[in-house]
Amino acid sequence: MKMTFRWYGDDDKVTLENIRQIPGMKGIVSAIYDVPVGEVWSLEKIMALKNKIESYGLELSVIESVPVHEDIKMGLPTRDRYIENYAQTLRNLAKAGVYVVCYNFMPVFDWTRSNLDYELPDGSKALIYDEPTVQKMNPLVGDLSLPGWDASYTKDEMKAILEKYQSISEEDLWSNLEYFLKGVIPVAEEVGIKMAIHPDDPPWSIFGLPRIITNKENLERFINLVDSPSNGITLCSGSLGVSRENDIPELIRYFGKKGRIHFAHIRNIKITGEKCFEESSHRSEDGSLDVYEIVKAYYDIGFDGPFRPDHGRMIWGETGRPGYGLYDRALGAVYINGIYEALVRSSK
Ligand SMILES: [Mn+2]
Repeated sequence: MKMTFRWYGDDDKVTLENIRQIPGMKGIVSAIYDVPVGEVWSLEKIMALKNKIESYGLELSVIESVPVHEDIKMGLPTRDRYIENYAQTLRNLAKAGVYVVCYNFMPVFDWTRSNLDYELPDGSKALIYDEPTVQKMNPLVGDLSLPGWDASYTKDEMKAILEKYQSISEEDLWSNLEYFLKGVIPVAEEVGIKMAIHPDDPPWSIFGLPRIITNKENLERFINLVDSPSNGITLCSGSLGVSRENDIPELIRYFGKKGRIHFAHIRNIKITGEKCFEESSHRSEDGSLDVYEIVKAYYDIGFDGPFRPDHGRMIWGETGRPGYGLYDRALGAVYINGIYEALVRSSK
């Protein structure tokens, strides 16, 4: 298993200098942030990112994400141009030696929470999701604002795009996903890139938007849309794990043995009610997931791909990008290292 850490580029308060001091850290998960969604990432920009990361003794292990244009998700006639661009970006990434690409196929929102700085009893701040509150934040009918909205949309634009999606069913989204995969997976396979879809977060529909990457049955359907080793999954324990139907260690063993897990996000969550959860610290006892069993499942299947601690709480007075501070994610990394070392040493 290769330990990596997400870094948001030069604007990130967490620096590469910080990250390389975390014990066991090998690689960076990042992206090009100044190219509009749907346009090609030039080889020059990718090389500049890679060279910068390597100058800190780290490697650019994973791109998270190359975003998928909404026209592709909606199946609009303009999608072909964006799919071609996407394929060209993959070619450029491979030329630069980057071989794992994470993406998601969630309409409009990458992720949804009701509060980004909820204070836990110990004074730390966490992202939480409360279904009744989120219902009231529906831009079509609700009166509350949703935190973390994509700043590229105004409220009216958001309303317009949500309205357009009301006529797109889950089956439509499946067929738009299949069309996208048939365009990009052959290119990924040719240049040696492993595509890794991130599950929907949370794994259920919000605001009437279709959501399909949510559970074992749908992940199975997904990998069979295009049966290629390049068509794989980012197994995010926190996203899938808020739904009790998802047994994360079992999913890791099942899809890992098929060689379809290309990237792992490891974090804990605490289920606090029906469709309600808090993002807890990584430790098993602090949440609803058994992180020991999750790491053990990766160990048992001999997973040798990249993984990263996922979101962290804000602790010790740190402020910044919700979920992506330095300290709690670093604690998560070291905790996972500890479990891993114990697994390796005790098996000898
Ligand atoms: Mn994740």
